[in-house]
Amino acid sequence: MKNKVSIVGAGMTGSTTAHWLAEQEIADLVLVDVVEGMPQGKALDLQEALPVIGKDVRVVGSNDYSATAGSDIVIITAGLPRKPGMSRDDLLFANADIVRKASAEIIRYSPDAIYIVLTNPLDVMAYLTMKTTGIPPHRVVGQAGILDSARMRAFVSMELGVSVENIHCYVLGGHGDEMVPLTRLSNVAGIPLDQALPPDRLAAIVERTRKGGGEIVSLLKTGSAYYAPAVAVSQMVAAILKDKHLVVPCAAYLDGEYGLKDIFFGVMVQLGRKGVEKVLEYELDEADLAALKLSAAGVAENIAKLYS
Ligand code: TXD
Repeated sequence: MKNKVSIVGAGMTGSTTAHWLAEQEIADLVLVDVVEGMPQGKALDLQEALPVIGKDVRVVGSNDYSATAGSDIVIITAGLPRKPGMSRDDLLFANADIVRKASAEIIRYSPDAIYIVLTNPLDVMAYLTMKTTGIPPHRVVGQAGILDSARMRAFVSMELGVSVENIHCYVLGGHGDEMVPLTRLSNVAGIPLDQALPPDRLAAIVERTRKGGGEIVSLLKTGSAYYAPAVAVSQMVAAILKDKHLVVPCAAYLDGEYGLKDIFFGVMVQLGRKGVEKVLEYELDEADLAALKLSAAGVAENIAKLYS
Protein backbone atom coordinates (compact mmCIF):
# COMPACT_ATOMS: atom_id res chain seq x y z
CA MET A 1 0.00 0.00 0.00
CA LYS A 2 1.22 3.46 -0.83
CA ASN A 3 2.23 5.78 1.99
CA LYS A 4 0.16 8.87 2.64
CA VAL A 5 1.57 12.18 3.85
CA SER A 6 -0.67 15.13 4.68
CA ILE A 7 0.54 18.70 4.93
CA VAL A 8 -1.55 21.10 6.99
CA GLY A 9 -0.89 24.66 5.86
CA ALA A 10 -0.37 24.86 2.10
CA GLY A 11 1.56 28.14 2.23
CA MET A 12 5.14 28.65 1.13
CA THR A 13 6.69 25.98 3.33
CA GLY A 14 3.84 23.48 2.99
CA SER A 15 3.62 23.62 -0.79
CA THR A 16 7.40 23.57 -1.23
CA THR A 17 7.53 20.50 1.01
CA ALA A 18 4.96 18.85 -1.28
CA HIS A 19 7.24 19.67 -4.23
CA TRP A 20 10.33 18.06 -2.66
CA LEU A 21 8.28 15.03 -1.54
CA ALA A 22 6.63 14.50 -4.93
CA GLU A 23 10.07 14.43 -6.54
CA GLN A 24 11.05 11.62 -4.16
CA GLU A 25 7.91 9.62 -5.14
CA ILE A 26 7.62 8.14 -1.65
CA ALA A 27 4.00 8.93 -0.78
CA ASP A 28 0.68 10.23 -2.01
CA LEU A 29 0.14 13.75 -0.76
CA VAL A 30 -2.70 15.80 0.70
CA LEU A 31 -2.53 19.58 1.15
CA VAL A 32 -4.99 21.19 3.59
CA ASP A 33 -5.49 24.89 4.19
CA VAL A 34 -8.20 27.26 5.41
CA VAL A 35 -8.01 29.39 2.25
CA GLU A 36 -10.67 28.20 -0.19
CA GLY A 37 -9.39 26.90 -3.50
CA MET A 38 -5.71 27.48 -2.71
CA PRO A 39 -4.71 23.95 -1.62
CA GLN A 40 -6.81 22.51 -4.46
CA GLY A 41 -5.10 24.80 -6.99
CA LYS A 42 -1.58 24.10 -5.75
CA ALA A 43 -2.23 20.35 -5.59
CA LEU A 44 -3.58 20.29 -9.15
CA ASP A 45 -0.68 22.38 -10.45
CA LEU A 46 1.82 19.99 -8.81
CA GLN A 47 -0.14 16.96 -10.09
CA GLU A 48 0.12 18.36 -13.61
CA ALA A 49 3.89 18.84 -13.23
CA LEU A 50 4.59 15.20 -12.39
CA PRO A 51 4.17 13.65 -15.86
CA VAL A 52 7.13 15.78 -16.98
CA ILE A 53 9.43 14.20 -14.40
CA GLY A 54 7.73 10.80 -14.56
CA LYS A 55 6.58 10.56 -10.95
CA ASP A 56 3.43 8.64 -10.05
CA VAL A 57 2.15 10.45 -7.01
CA ARG A 58 -1.44 11.45 -6.28
CA VAL A 59 -1.70 15.01 -4.97
CA VAL A 60 -4.99 16.20 -3.43
CA GLY A 61 -5.88 19.63 -2.05
CA SER A 62 -8.71 20.25 0.40
CA ASN A 63 -10.20 22.60 2.98
CA ASP A 64 -11.56 19.60 4.84
CA TYR A 65 -9.51 17.51 7.25
CA SER A 66 -11.36 14.34 6.29
CA ALA A 67 -9.08 14.24 3.21
CA THR A 68 -6.15 13.53 5.56
CA ALA A 69 -7.72 10.32 6.95
CA GLY A 70 -5.32 7.44 7.50
CA SER A 71 -2.10 9.42 6.96
CA ASP A 72 1.23 7.83 7.87
CA ILE A 73 2.75 11.25 8.49
CA VAL A 74 1.11 14.63 9.09
CA ILE A 75 3.22 17.76 8.67
CA ILE A 76 2.00 20.91 10.43
CA THR A 77 3.07 24.17 8.76
CA ALA A 78 -0.14 26.12 9.42
CA GLY A 79 0.45 29.48 10.99
CA LEU A 80 1.79 32.96 10.55
CA PRO A 81 5.36 33.46 9.37
CA ARG A 82 7.67 36.19 10.70
CA LYS A 83 7.82 39.68 9.25
CA PRO A 84 10.97 41.83 9.46
CA GLY A 85 11.70 42.89 13.04
CA MET A 86 9.68 40.02 14.57
CA SER A 87 11.16 37.21 16.60
CA ARG A 88 9.77 33.69 16.38
CA ASP A 89 8.43 34.15 19.91
CA ASP A 90 6.24 37.05 18.74
CA LEU A 91 4.13 34.43 16.94
CA LEU A 92 3.42 32.45 20.11
CA PHE A 93 -0.25 33.10 20.90
CA ALA A 94 -1.56 33.48 17.34
CA ASN A 95 0.13 30.31 16.16
CA ALA A 96 -0.76 28.37 19.32
CA ASP A 97 -4.39 29.00 18.48
CA ILE A 98 -3.94 27.75 14.91
CA VAL A 99 -1.88 24.67 15.84
CA ARG A 100 -4.23 23.72 18.68
CA LYS A 101 -7.24 23.77 16.33
CA ALA A 102 -5.39 22.01 13.51
CA SER A 103 -3.94 19.22 15.64
CA ALA A 104 -7.32 18.60 17.33
CA GLU A 105 -8.80 18.03 13.86
CA ILE A 106 -5.95 15.90 12.50
CA ILE A 107 -5.89 13.47 15.39
CA ARG A 108 -9.53 12.52 14.67
CA TYR A 109 -8.55 11.28 11.22
CA SER A 110 -4.97 10.00 11.68
CA PRO A 111 -4.58 8.75 15.25
CA ASP A 112 -1.64 6.51 14.32
CA ALA A 113 0.37 9.03 12.31
CA ILE A 114 3.73 10.54 13.06
CA TYR A 115 3.46 14.31 13.42
CA ILE A 116 6.18 16.60 12.11
CA VAL A 117 5.76 20.17 13.35
CA LEU A 118 7.23 23.27 11.70
CA THR A 119 5.10 26.17 12.87
CA ASN A 120 7.00 28.68 15.01
CA PRO A 121 7.95 29.04 17.76
CA LEU A 122 8.84 25.51 16.80
CA ASP A 123 9.79 23.77 20.04
CA VAL A 124 6.71 25.12 21.82
CA MET A 125 4.38 24.19 18.95
CA ALA A 126 5.71 20.62 18.99
CA TYR A 127 4.98 20.46 22.72
CA LEU A 128 1.49 21.86 22.12
CA THR A 129 0.84 19.27 19.40
CA MET A 130 1.82 16.44 21.75
CA LYS A 131 -0.44 17.82 24.49
CA THR A 132 -3.43 18.51 22.21
CA THR A 133 -3.35 15.17 20.42
CA GLY A 134 -2.36 13.12 23.46
CA ILE A 135 -0.16 10.87 21.31
CA PRO A 136 3.07 9.41 22.70
CA PRO A 137 6.03 11.82 22.57
CA HIS A 138 8.09 9.66 20.19
CA ARG A 139 5.45 10.22 17.47
CA VAL A 140 5.86 14.02 17.53
CA VAL A 141 9.00 15.61 16.16
CA GLY A 142 9.86 19.18 15.25
CA GLN A 143 11.88 20.35 12.28
CA ALA A 144 14.56 22.94 12.97
CA GLY A 145 17.97 21.36 13.48
CA ILE A 146 18.41 19.97 9.97
CA LEU A 147 17.70 23.45 8.60
CA ASP A 148 19.97 25.27 11.05
CA SER A 149 22.75 22.74 10.46
CA ALA A 150 22.32 22.99 6.68
CA ARG A 151 22.66 26.77 6.90
CA MET A 152 25.89 26.36 8.84
CA ARG A 153 27.13 23.79 6.31
CA ALA A 154 26.38 26.18 3.46
CA PHE A 155 28.31 29.00 5.17
CA VAL A 156 31.32 26.75 5.90
CA SER A 157 31.31 25.50 2.31
CA MET A 158 31.25 29.05 0.95
CA GLU A 159 34.09 30.05 3.30
CA LEU A 160 36.39 27.10 2.55
CA GLY A 161 35.40 26.24 -1.01
CA VAL A 162 34.91 22.61 0.02
CA SER A 163 31.97 20.45 -1.07
CA VAL A 164 28.93 20.56 1.20
CA GLU A 165 29.14 16.76 1.21
CA ASN A 166 32.34 16.96 3.26
CA ILE A 167 30.90 19.34 5.81
CA HIS A 168 29.08 17.99 8.85
CA CYS A 169 27.54 20.47 11.24
CA TYR A 170 25.47 19.92 14.33
CA VAL A 171 23.26 22.68 15.65
CA LEU A 172 21.33 21.85 18.81
CA GLY A 173 19.01 23.80 21.10
CA GLY A 174 15.78 25.71 20.62
CA HIS A 175 14.95 27.11 17.17
CA GLY A 176 15.79 30.71 18.07
CA ASP A 177 18.75 33.04 18.17
CA GLU A 178 20.07 31.16 21.25
CA MET A 179 20.54 27.93 19.26
CA VAL A 180 23.84 26.14 19.85
CA PRO A 181 26.12 25.36 16.88
CA LEU A 182 28.54 22.71 18.17
CA THR A 183 31.87 23.85 16.73
CA ARG A 184 33.97 21.14 18.39
CA LEU A 185 31.90 18.25 17.02
CA SER A 186 31.16 19.81 13.62
CA ASN A 187 33.84 18.93 11.08
CA VAL A 188 35.18 19.16 7.54
CA ALA A 189 36.00 15.62 6.38
CA GLY A 190 36.83 14.70 9.97
CA ILE A 191 38.80 17.84 10.85
CA PRO A 192 37.03 19.66 13.70
CA LEU A 193 35.66 23.02 12.62
CA ASP A 194 37.63 24.88 15.27
CA GLN A 195 40.81 23.59 13.58
CA ALA A 196 39.61 24.07 10.01
CA LEU A 197 38.76 27.76 10.44
CA PRO A 198 40.43 30.71 12.22
CA PRO A 199 38.52 31.75 15.38
CA ASP A 200 37.17 35.02 13.94
CA ARG A 201 35.79 33.33 10.80
CA LEU A 202 34.28 30.53 12.86
CA ALA A 203 32.65 33.05 15.21
CA ALA A 204 31.20 34.91 12.24
CA ILE A 205 29.73 31.67 10.84
CA VAL A 206 28.23 30.75 14.23
CA GLU A 207 26.62 34.19 14.44
CA ARG A 208 25.29 34.05 10.88
CA THR A 209 23.85 30.58 11.52
CA ARG A 210 22.03 31.76 14.64
CA LYS A 211 20.54 34.68 12.75
CA GLY A 212 20.08 32.70 9.52
CA GLY A 213 16.28 32.78 9.61
CA GLY A 214 16.22 36.51 10.28
CA GLU A 215 18.63 37.16 7.40
CA ILE A 216 16.15 35.62 4.97
CA VAL A 217 13.16 37.38 6.56
CA SER A 218 14.84 40.76 6.18
CA LEU A 219 15.58 40.05 2.51
CA LEU A 220 12.15 38.64 1.61
CA LYS A 221 10.25 41.22 3.72
CA THR A 222 6.89 39.42 3.31
CA GLY A 223 7.62 36.05 4.92
CA SER A 224 10.29 33.59 5.95
CA ALA A 225 12.47 30.91 4.36
CA TYR A 226 10.84 27.93 2.67
CA TYR A 227 13.18 26.03 0.30
CA ALA A 228 15.62 24.92 2.99
CA PRO A 229 12.98 24.26 5.69
CA ALA A 230 10.93 22.22 3.22
CA VAL A 231 13.80 20.03 2.03
CA ALA A 232 14.73 19.45 5.66
CA VAL A 233 11.23 18.08 6.34
CA SER A 234 11.42 15.92 3.25
CA GLN A 235 14.60 14.34 4.61
CA MET A 236 12.74 13.55 7.84
CA VAL A 237 9.79 12.05 5.94
CA ALA A 238 12.12 9.81 3.93
CA ALA A 239 13.95 8.70 7.07
CA ILE A 240 10.65 7.73 8.69
CA LEU A 241 8.95 6.05 5.72
CA LYS A 242 12.09 4.15 4.71
CA ASP A 243 12.83 3.25 8.34
CA LYS A 244 16.39 4.48 7.88
CA HIS A 245 17.36 4.95 11.54
CA LEU A 246 18.85 8.26 10.41
CA VAL A 247 20.59 10.40 13.02
CA VAL A 248 19.68 14.07 12.54
CA PRO A 249 19.09 17.11 14.73
CA CYS A 250 15.36 17.58 15.45
CA ALA A 251 13.16 18.92 18.22
CA ALA A 252 12.22 15.96 20.41
CA TYR A 253 10.60 15.42 23.78
CA LEU A 254 13.19 15.24 26.54
CA ASP A 255 12.80 13.30 29.73
CA GLY A 256 16.01 14.03 31.60
CA GLU A 257 18.50 14.17 28.70
CA TYR A 258 20.98 17.04 29.24
CA GLY A 259 19.23 17.57 32.58
CA LEU A 260 16.07 18.78 30.77
CA LYS A 261 12.59 17.45 31.39
CA ASP A 262 9.10 17.91 29.92
CA ILE A 263 10.24 20.06 27.02
CA PHE A 264 10.62 19.78 23.24
CA PHE A 265 14.14 20.81 22.30
CA GLY A 266 16.68 20.45 19.49
CA VAL A 267 18.88 17.39 20.01
CA MET A 268 20.34 14.60 17.89
CA VAL A 269 17.72 11.90 17.37
CA GLN A 270 17.47 8.65 15.46
CA LEU A 271 14.48 8.67 13.10
CA GLY A 272 12.75 5.55 11.78
CA ARG A 273 9.31 4.10 11.07
CA LYS A 274 8.25 4.48 14.70
CA GLY A 275 9.26 8.15 14.79
CA VAL A 276 11.91 9.22 17.29
CA GLU A 277 13.61 5.93 18.10
CA LYS A 278 16.31 7.37 20.28
CA VAL A 279 17.61 10.66 21.66
CA LEU A 280 21.40 10.79 21.54
CA GLU A 281 23.14 12.57 24.39
CA TYR A 282 26.56 13.97 23.49
CA GLU A 283 29.32 14.72 25.93
CA LEU A 284 29.45 18.48 25.76
CA ASP A 285 31.98 20.88 27.23
CA GLU A 286 30.84 23.32 29.90
CA ALA A 287 30.35 26.25 27.53
CA ASP A 288 28.11 24.29 25.14
CA LEU A 289 26.13 22.82 28.02
CA ALA A 290 25.61 26.28 29.52
CA ALA A 291 24.49 27.60 26.12
CA LEU A 292 22.00 24.72 25.81
CA LYS A 293 20.57 25.48 29.25
CA LEU A 294 20.13 29.14 28.31
CA SER A 295 18.34 28.20 25.11
CA ALA A 296 16.14 25.69 26.98
CA ALA A 297 15.17 28.33 29.53
CA GLY A 298 13.68 30.44 26.71
CA VAL A 299 11.66 27.50 25.38
CA ALA A 300 10.46 26.54 28.88
CA GLU A 301 9.36 30.13 29.50
CA ASN A 302 7.15 30.06 26.39
CA ILE A 303 5.70 26.67 27.29
CA ALA A 304 4.83 28.12 30.71
CA LYS A 305 3.08 31.07 29.04
CA LEU A 306 0.72 28.61 27.36
CA TYR A 307 0.33 26.11 30.16
CA SER A 308 0.23 28.02 33.44
O1 TXD B 1 12.14 25.34 10.21
C1 TXD B 1 11.09 25.73 10.64
N1 TXD B 1 10.56 25.17 11.72
C2 TXD B 1 10.38 26.84 9.95
C3 TXD B 1 9.05 27.14 10.37
C4 TXD B 1 10.78 27.22 8.64
C5 TXD B 1 9.93 27.92 7.83
C6 TXD B 1 8.60 28.36 8.26
N2 TXD B 1 8.40 28.16 9.66
C7 TXD B 1 7.08 28.46 10.21
O2 TXD B 1 6.07 27.71 9.51
C8 TXD B 1 6.69 29.90 10.05
O3 TXD B 1 7.27 30.69 11.06
C9 TXD B 1 5.19 29.79 10.19
O4 TXD B 1 4.84 29.72 11.56
C10 TXD B 1 4.84 28.48 9.50
C11 TXD B 1 4.37 28.63 8.06
O5 TXD B 1 5.31 29.39 7.33
P1 TXD B 1 5.07 29.72 5.78
O6 TXD B 1 6.23 30.49 5.34
O7 TXD B 1 4.70 28.49 5.05
O8 TXD B 1 3.81 30.69 5.91
P2 TXD B 1 2.62 30.94 4.86
O9 TXD B 1 3.15 30.92 3.48
O10 TXD B 1 1.89 32.15 5.34
O11 TXD B 1 1.69 29.66 5.04
C12 TXD B 1 0.98 29.39 6.20
C13 TXD B 1 -0.33 28.79 5.78
C14 TXD B 1 -1.24 29.77 5.03
O12 TXD B 1 -1.54 29.27 3.74
C15 TXD B 1 -2.49 29.85 5.92
O13 TXD B 1 -3.69 30.02 5.18
C16 TXD B 1 -2.43 28.51 6.61
O14 TXD B 1 -1.05 28.34 6.93
N3 TXD B 1 -3.26 28.40 7.80
C17 TXD B 1 -3.94 27.27 8.10
N4 TXD B 1 -4.03 26.10 7.48
C18 TXD B 1 -4.84 25.15 8.03
N5 TXD B 1 -5.51 25.34 9.18
C19 TXD B 1 -5.44 26.52 9.84
N6 TXD B 1 -6.12 26.69 10.99
C20 TXD B 1 -4.64 27.55 9.30
N7 TXD B 1 -4.35 28.82 9.67
C21 TXD B 1 -3.50 29.33 8.75
